[in-house]
Amino acid sequence: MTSSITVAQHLLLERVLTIEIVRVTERAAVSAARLRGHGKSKASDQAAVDAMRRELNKLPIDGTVVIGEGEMDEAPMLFIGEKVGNKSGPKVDIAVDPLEGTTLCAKNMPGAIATLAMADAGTLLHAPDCYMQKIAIGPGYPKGTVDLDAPTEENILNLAKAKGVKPSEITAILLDRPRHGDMIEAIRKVGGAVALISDGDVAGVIHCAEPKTGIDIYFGSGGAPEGVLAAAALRCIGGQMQTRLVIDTEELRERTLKMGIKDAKKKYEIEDMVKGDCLFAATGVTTGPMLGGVKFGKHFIETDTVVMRSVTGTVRRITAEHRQFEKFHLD
Ligand code: VTB
Repeated sequence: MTSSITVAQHLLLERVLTIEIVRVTERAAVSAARLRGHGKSKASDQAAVDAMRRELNKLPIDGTVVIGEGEMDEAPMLFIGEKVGNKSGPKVDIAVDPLEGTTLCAKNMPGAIATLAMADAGTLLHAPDCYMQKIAIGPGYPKGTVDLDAPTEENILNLAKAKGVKPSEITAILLDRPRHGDMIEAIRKVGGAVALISDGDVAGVIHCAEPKTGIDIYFGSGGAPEGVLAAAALRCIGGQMQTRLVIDTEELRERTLKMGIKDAKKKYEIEDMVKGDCLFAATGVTTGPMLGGVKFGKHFIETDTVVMRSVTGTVRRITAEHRQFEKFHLD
């Protein structure tokens, strides 16, 4: 997070921001959760975007949204390139997904979250809103245990070997999409188990690094913005991830070029997507395996957040009771 401030000031600010970004995802989650289960995915997304933007603009940062709600002409707020923050602090890149799992929220299904990542300016991959092939595993395995370009069967067998278990004890998580049919078949062919999710692959990737989930590996293609957010989380808590953008139209090719990506077929490692230290936060909107959802009580609103800091690898889980939410959320 470079600017004219000293290194010591920079570190202090970064520590302060670790806690401050919790407010941002909390507010977005509460705003989205008010519309939970009402079948209004667009409206809940917009509510989360508005809240996140309002809170980001209070932070002592000179921020640029590099992963956002879309490109300037089509997304009115938190678009790629939008400046956020009160400009009094460091220059930072921000990746946001104010409501990851809009359908999950609309249907009140498990796993909708509000999430963001922050890092020094110029260090987060500026990915267009396209698909991204992804593979991820948790920490503690030798580098190269799995590879995006290796056959699925081989990845399962190598992971089982590295974990010291039978392939039947490996569980892979994938988005439940027809495009993953062959992969699912290949995983099962060598004895692996499959866990399918309907949406929400930021959490899907993070599950690989959370032993309690029982998930060992993430396979398949999902959103590129979600890929960068998940890479930020793994940069904090460890694990391996490889990705590749799916650039399959001329129009997308041009957009990617404009964003500074020359090699459309590049295979990214975590360090290519998140080039330096970062912060990551997510607050539950609906209850899922990673986070509890927002609870609207009689006297307070409760939120459940996880916040990670790569400098130290610290993971904080913050349960907050908001007593005067309405009063304080106004600018
Ligand atoms: C994933 C998932 C999202 O989109 O990235 C997915 O994390 C990928 O796109 O929650 P498709 O739905 O087209 O497969 C979401 O499901 C929705 O944005």
